[in-house]
Amino acid sequence: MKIEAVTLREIRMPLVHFFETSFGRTYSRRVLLVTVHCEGVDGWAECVADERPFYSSEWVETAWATMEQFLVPAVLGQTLSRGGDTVALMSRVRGHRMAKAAIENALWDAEAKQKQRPLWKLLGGTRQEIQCGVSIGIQDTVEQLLEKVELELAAGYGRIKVKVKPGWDLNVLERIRSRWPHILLSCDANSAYRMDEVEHLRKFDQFNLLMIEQPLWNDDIYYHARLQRELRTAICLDESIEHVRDATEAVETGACRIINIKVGRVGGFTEAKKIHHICQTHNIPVWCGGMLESGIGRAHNIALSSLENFRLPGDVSASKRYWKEDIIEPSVEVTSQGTIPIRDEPGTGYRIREDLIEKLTVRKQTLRAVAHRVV
Ligand code: OSB
Ligand code: MG
Repeated sequence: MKIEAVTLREIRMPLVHFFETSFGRTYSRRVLLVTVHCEGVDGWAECVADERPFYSSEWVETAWATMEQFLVPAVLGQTLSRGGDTVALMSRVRGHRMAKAAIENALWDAEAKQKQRPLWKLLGGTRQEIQCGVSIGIQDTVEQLLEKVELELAAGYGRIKVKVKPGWDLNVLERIRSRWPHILLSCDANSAYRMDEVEHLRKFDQFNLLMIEQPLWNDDIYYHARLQRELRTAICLDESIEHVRDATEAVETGACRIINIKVGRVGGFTEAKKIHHICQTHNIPVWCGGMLESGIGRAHNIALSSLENFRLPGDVSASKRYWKEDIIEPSVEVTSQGTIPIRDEPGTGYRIREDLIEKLTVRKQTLRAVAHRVV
């Protein structure tokens, strides 16, 4: 596949309901889409960088600039046989993993289409359907949160995750547990606690949680290892795991018993697969995290979740929880058993609604390979 051109695009999509974490509230997404044009085949991917550098240091503007000035020029004009071949070409750039992931994953999509194979099989997946959970943000009142939990359980979701922060934690978990003693329940702190709050964090143990996600600093492994020794509840790391060495370090030091894999956070499918494998070797279950993706990123998350060691329900849920109208067809739907059946068709199995995307586009730039000049 010769990469003849790459299109960067920003679309705006309002969320059907705001999403609040310990670092802030989001009402509307600025979604970056990447298309690689390879000899008649187009591969698509989503860059999951947020509107603001709060979840990670990357955000929409740094991702766009880094792709435009460094990552796209590194792959343009190259003839590559596999999506993963982009990794070495982009490796001079440090960090910027979400930007890199978008380029790499777009080429995986092109590879799957070119070979007429389902992306999930190309990635090495084995599951025919995946288990889904929901991530419910901080609400204005606990009553509103309880209503949301009730609706999601009624829809069939098999695991409820709630966002917590100091002042919105034990009280909330207590109310959920007293009403639903047996559901799979977890919480995500997005780094809202510090090591001197161990006594407080120990109180989470009484709620029989599946896990507590990322309680401490976003870049920490050492203190999570110390904290895990103090808690009965399993720690799951999200922000702290940027590559396979982080995962190895976390597993070997006992900093977590579960890992959340987000393909954007770790820089693309190649690194996500490595983390999946190292966790499998150490008997550490993984699950697929979400970044409020549009259907394009969501379809990639579904394909990734088909790998064997994705043993816990992911934050991969139906399109309609986020969008009035999704940019893929069909939209992602979840069965009453809380599962998404994998579509066994070439590529992701979801069609891209280019006409709708065009209408939502606020900025677009196509970078083309220039013919090599023989000197
Ligand atoms: O920490 O998992 C997180 C959304 C944005 C940034 C970080 C996180 C999240 C979620 C939402 O929890 C998951 C989703 O429904 O896409
Ligand atoms: Mg998280």
